[in-house]
Amino acid sequence: MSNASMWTGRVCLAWTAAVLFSISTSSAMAAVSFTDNFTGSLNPALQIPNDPSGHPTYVMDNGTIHRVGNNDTRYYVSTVASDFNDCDFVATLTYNTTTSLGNDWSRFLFFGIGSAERATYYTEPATSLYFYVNLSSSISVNVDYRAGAGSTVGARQLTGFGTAPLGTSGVFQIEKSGDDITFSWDRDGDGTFDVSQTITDFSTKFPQLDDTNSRLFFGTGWSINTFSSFDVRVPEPATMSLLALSGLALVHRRRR
Ligand SMILES: [Ca+2]
Ligand SMILES: [Ca+2]
Repeated sequence: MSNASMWTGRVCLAWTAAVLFSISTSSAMAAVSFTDNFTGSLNPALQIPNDPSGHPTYVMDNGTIHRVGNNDTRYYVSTVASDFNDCDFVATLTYNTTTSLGNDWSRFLFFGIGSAERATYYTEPATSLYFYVNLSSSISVNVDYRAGAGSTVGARQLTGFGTAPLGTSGVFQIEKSGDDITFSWDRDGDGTFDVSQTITDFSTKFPQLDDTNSRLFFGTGWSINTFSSFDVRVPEPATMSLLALSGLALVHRRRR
């Protein structure tokens, strides 16, 4: 290796280090990969809202997380990062249902991308695109979109997911790839998704979702339905830039 190419290599290394440093320092609130199995303390990528008296609305219990209390309104556990509209991701949520329904609040689960705030309409998810899971006589699933906090009924986007018996556990997945977003359901929790549906042109169809309100969230009204794991995968920006820079360095070297 000549002195010139060694020098070039050192410059590339210094540049790579500078880029990586700037990524790691500027992404404190940006979307990151994490898994929470709800044992120990809550993953710092997630947050639990408090009720009006200042008490947490969810509690972890024996490897699950569930709503506190049995006679209250819906709240949503959400990511701290709010820019999931801007990146690719795969988010999976494992849930457990019961056959003993409580009051009306227990009949629904929600999982989606959006503000994680509560709309004026029965505290359903505000400003978001989400699985709307009805647990009244069986588990039935649709995907709705609510454009704002004051919108009364979320506009139905996807139907035809089918049903599963109450009392079973399963997995919901939301995958965003470019401008496509795919909703999948593993109805029987056997590790294979039974149905998947894709919405194209995500950014055009859901203009209210931006990088200040695009959290991943899930929630329900009563404590009898629980969630046992939440996994979020996003491409690693540092790895991607390192690969890109290695490619550049290689091209640079070949030209000499
Ligand atoms: Ca768990
Ligand atoms: Ca399955």
